[in-house]
Amino acid sequence: MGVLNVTPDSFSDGGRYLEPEAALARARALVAAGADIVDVGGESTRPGSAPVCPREQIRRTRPVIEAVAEELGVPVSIDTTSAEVAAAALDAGGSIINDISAFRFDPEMVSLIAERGVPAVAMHTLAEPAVMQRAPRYDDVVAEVLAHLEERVAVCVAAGIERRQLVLDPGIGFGKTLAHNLALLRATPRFVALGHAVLIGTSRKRFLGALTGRPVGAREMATAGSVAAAIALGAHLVRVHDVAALRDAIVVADAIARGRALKPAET
Ligand code: HH2
Repeated sequence: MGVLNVTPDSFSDGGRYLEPEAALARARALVAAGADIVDVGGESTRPGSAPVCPREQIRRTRPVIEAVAEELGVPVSIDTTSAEVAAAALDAGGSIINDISAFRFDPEMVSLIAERGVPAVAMHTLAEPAVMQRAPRYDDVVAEVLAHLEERVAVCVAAGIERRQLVLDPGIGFGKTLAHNLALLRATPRFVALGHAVLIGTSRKRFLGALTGRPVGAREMATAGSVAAAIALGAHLVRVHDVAALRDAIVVADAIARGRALKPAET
């Protein structure tokens, strides 16, 4: 999954793809480099960020989704916690909902997913981005995040959503310390054991800077290490900004983990 932030303030690429032409060019580059899904977002969720109203998110994302879906023919996911934004994205040609609140911030989100029957990513976050990094605490982070996602699956199933529609994500960096992030990544097999596809988003995140001392613009290799580890531990999808740089690491890790190459193997 390649990240396309149509925002002025995302933590690593804010302001770069605000113009629809720049966003479309970025989407083309992501797909040419091997992205299977383009994840379009019109609101930053970095720690401390302020919410963006649905109208503005739609204004930013709709033309981009329309163009990407029409021209590139890859599935487009919409990264939003707003059902109104998600509905507009689906109407514009999007086909997956990616919600960092696991459908909690907007009560309409669960019914939208049920009605439209689309795949949807349920990600764990401790709280809203504005406050989530204020001293996050858990007694047992892995058990608590697992229980939270299981509970969200149960809510979805009760609302008529099929289990196979749901992708689970432990939410790396969303209300988590370095130790929490590492524990969750190490526990990837326990998330996989829930029986859903598992998505992991580590790309360029702060915990990689804490481990390597690198600034946000120099975390490619740190990201490669984390996505390779996540795939080796069973993750099915990884969400990354720099598909061109990371594709080979992803392809190799995937071939080792699953015992097969994506294309017929050359011997
Ligand atoms: N991380 C970010 C945004 N959306 N969605 C899922 N499912 N998993 C993630 O880990 C995840 C996500 C944060 O990264 P980014 O989009 O680059 O930053 P920002 O929120 O500042 O736009």
